[in-house]
Amino acid sequence: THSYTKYNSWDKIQSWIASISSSNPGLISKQVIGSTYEGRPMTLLKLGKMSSSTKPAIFMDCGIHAREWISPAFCQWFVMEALSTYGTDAQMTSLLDQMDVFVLPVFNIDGYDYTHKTNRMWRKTRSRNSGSSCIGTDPNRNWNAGWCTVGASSNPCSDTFCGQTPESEIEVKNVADFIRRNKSIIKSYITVHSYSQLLLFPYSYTYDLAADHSELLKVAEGASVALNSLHGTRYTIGPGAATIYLAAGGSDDWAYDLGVKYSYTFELRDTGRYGFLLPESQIKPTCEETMLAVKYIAAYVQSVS
Ligand code: 0X9
Ligand code: ZN
Ligand code: ZN
Repeated sequence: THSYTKYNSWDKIQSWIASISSSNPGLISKQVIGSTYEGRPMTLLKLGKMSSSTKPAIFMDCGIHAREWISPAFCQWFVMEALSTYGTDAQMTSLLDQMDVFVLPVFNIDGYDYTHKTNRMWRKTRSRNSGSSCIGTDPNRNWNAGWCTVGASSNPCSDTFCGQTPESEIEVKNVADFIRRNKSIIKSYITVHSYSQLLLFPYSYTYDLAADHSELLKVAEGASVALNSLHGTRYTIGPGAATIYLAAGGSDDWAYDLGVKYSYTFELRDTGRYGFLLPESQIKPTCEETMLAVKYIAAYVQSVS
């Protein structure tokens, strides 16, 4: 059975997606944006009060990397919290009245399923590579943003393999197509990873500062202060290249260069004690504090949209 304080299998998340979207028809809807390499449906949830006018939107994905289990746990938490606080929490009510939030609970479903069944430390997709027996592409090196120039590998056996071409991974293509189709309404892109307790923004493919650097930094600062206020968890903020490493082909840089200004990558808990194997006892505090940061970013985006 599904639990917000456990790491749910894909099968459980899939039934959760079906039941949560049918139980709150006025506030949540679902759409399939394509299938994964192994044929699983990529179901995108849309949170927001039904409206006759077009609303600006935020797009958030979790689980680009298979082994980062706290990330899909956060997307599930976010959906639950949004639905259960709409109508009582003034900020959430205003947000969902005025904006839509698209949530992709698990981006790399094939990989996530593989980490539950076969190899807990798998990172990449599960696509076959021609001319190699090694499996998978790093879905966060496969976007068309300085693709494969730095911090990525052209070796299919590497954990940071950039793929045969940009968007060679069907999962990346499906999400990129959705964001391109909806780019006039998508004001913010948020992607959730783990671990290291970082809040990153463009660029990661170059040390050049983004045109909106000071605004992105200011919003990240506010978000990290809000996050810290709950349990004292310390986050480092900054552009990806200078804060962790140069790495091209990431979704955050791609979204930003497409014109989605408020583009952020979260690296959730912890700083390495447990790493990807974050105990389930930390799901609740991690999700609670991350909610504050995401809500801070959302409130800012709402205020300028
Ligand atoms: O390397 C990554 O893809 C992310 N770190 S992780 O440990 N979760 O793999 C950081 C992504 C930062 N953004 C870009 N490199 N574009
Ligand atoms: Zn990651
Ligand atoms: Zn708490």
